[in-house]
Order: sequence, then structure tokens, then C-alpha cells
Amino acid sequence: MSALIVIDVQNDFCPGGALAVPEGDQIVSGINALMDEAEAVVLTQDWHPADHSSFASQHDGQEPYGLIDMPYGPQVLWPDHCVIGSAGAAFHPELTTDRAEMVIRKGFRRAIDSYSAFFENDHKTPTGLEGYLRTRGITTLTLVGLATDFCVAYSAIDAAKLGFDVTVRMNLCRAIDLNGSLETAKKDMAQAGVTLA
Ligand code: VGL
Ligand code: ZN
Repeated sequence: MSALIVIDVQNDFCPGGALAVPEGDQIVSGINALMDEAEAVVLTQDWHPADHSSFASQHDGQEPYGLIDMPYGPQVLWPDHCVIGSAGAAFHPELTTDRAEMVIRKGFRRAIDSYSAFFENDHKTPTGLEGYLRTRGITTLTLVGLATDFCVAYSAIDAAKLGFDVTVRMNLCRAIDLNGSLETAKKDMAQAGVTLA
């Protein structure tokens, strides 16, 4: 059985949002169309407390898009985004959410970011998505959404490492592309055995 995993298609990642991904809104209708054919649909939602440690605003003298060392490794600092319950954290208004059988939220612990839908950025703390998919007998995943080089790539690589058969539909993703992060993400996904379609 297969599932379509729609990563973080939220207002803050679309043009006009706090961490806008260029053309982030242009993938919405294609994703809706893909949901019509999907056996199962899972949506993910970036979901941060207002004082989340990935926000540059929480670190004196730091600017968004800088890099700091966290106990779990290097962490990019972001503008405040996807704050729990805010309009920016809501799904894009044109995204079809009715087909979603599961909505998984991530990044809700102040001290640790979570790009991947499977593990937080320590690569250890599980979100529970693996167990959900396995107990439903899902082995094949198609990933789409935002952003290609962060949450989509981290999720795809973790899924491949866990043994899922993973395809990323690149035309239904858009990237932040910070210091060559898109090229790095593509290489890392291919190396992990992810199919880039
Ligand atoms: C994301 C940066 C910070 C993403 C989430 O969805 O790719 N990127 N939080
Ligand atoms: Zn985030």
C-alpha cells in the first residue's frame, strides 16, 4: 500500500508568509490533483511555540538565516514562522485537506527543531509517523511540498533509511535554496536511495 505525504503546505511557506518559499503556492493545485489518485494521504504541519529555539529572534545578536550550534548539531536560524494556532501555520487555503487521514505536527518542542516528518533534528526523537504508516501496511511513499531542501529532503532521507520505497515529485516541491542547499539536498536524497521524479 502507498501513501502521499504532503509536507508543510502552510501559509508561512507561501508568498506573503513569514518564511516564504519562492513559488510555494504554485504547487497546490497539482498536489490536490495527486490526492485524487492516492491510496492514503498524510499532511504534515510545521508547528512551533512562539519562543521556538530555531527562531533567530530567540538568540541575541543573531539574524535569520545564520547558523548556530545546538546540542544536537548545527541549526539554521529562521524568521519566526508557523507559530502554533497562527494564520501562518494554517494550511494554504486552496489545499484540499479533506482527503487527509492523518495530520502530523512537528517542531512543537521549544529546544529542538524538526525538519523531518519522522525524526526531530537530533535524528533520534520519533514523531510517530513511522509507526502509523507501518501499522497501516504502507510501504511506498510519494513526497511533495515545502521546502524541497529542508523538510521534504529530511523526510525523504529518513523514510528511505527506514526502508520505505520513496519517490519525491520534484515538480510538486519548491526550495528555499540557502547557500546551495538545493543541490546538496538532491545529492543526499539520491545517495539515500530516494527516487527524484
Ligand atoms: C521548514 C525551515 C524551517 C520546511 C520548516 O518546511 O522546509 N524549513 N521550518
Ligand atoms: Zn519550522
